[in-house]
Amino acid sequence: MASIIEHAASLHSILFISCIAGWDFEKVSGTTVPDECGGYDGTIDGAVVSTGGINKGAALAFDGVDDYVDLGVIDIDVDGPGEDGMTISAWFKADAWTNGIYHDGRIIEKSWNHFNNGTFWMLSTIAAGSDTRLRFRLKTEGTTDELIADSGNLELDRWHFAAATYDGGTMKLYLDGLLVGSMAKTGIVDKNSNYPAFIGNSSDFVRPWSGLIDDVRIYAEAAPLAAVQYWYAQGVKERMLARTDFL
Ligand SMILES: [Ca+2]
Ligand SMILES: [Ca+2]
Repeated sequence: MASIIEHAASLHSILFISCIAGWDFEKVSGTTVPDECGGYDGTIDGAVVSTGGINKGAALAFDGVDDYVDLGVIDIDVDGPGEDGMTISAWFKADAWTNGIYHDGRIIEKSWNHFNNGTFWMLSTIAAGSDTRLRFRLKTEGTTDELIADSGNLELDRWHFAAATYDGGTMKLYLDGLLVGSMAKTGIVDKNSNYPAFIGNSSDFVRPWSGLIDDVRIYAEAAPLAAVQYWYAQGVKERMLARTDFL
């Protein structure tokens, strides 16, 4: 009986993780990208709607030069131990890495510049030797830490699903439903009402993304592995149901 109750609680946590913001790009109007979760509508500069999204719907295509989406000021409340934490997730399909000199085009970033300590939170890629991997930055109590995935080499021209979580004790990175890196990290997540967040570039516009980005989400909890795997499976299922090229 206990296991059934625990299973139900686990399912509930997967299905009802509270979403702070989410952009699926299905209802772009002019330059406005509606936020499907909250009030953080984005404004597109340069990026164009593509019909090649993960669900065979819309994604945004970034030119690797100067495109971005301005999300306005977003802060994530993680006030320390006992809080539920945070998650950032996104689907992406890069068509080049070299637009960022360290293969470090941004998926989403809140910062005042592209450097480590200028960053509040960020999900990007990064060169790791001759490979390219996921990277997650997070600032708590004045100190930004950087987690680079220690496995999970990224491929160009295929969809990947990334999730970055923080639970007040650990930063984690997941690629396509698998844990690919983790590190100890504590503290209250820094906030700042002066700096907006961006999809597809750094705040100083020097780390442009090249390729597609879809279904970017910010959650007010650290997603457990089961939730990350559920989201990955959902994306894969939607793409398979479209009955054309899978990835
Ligand atoms: Ca979409
Ligand atoms: Ca452009």
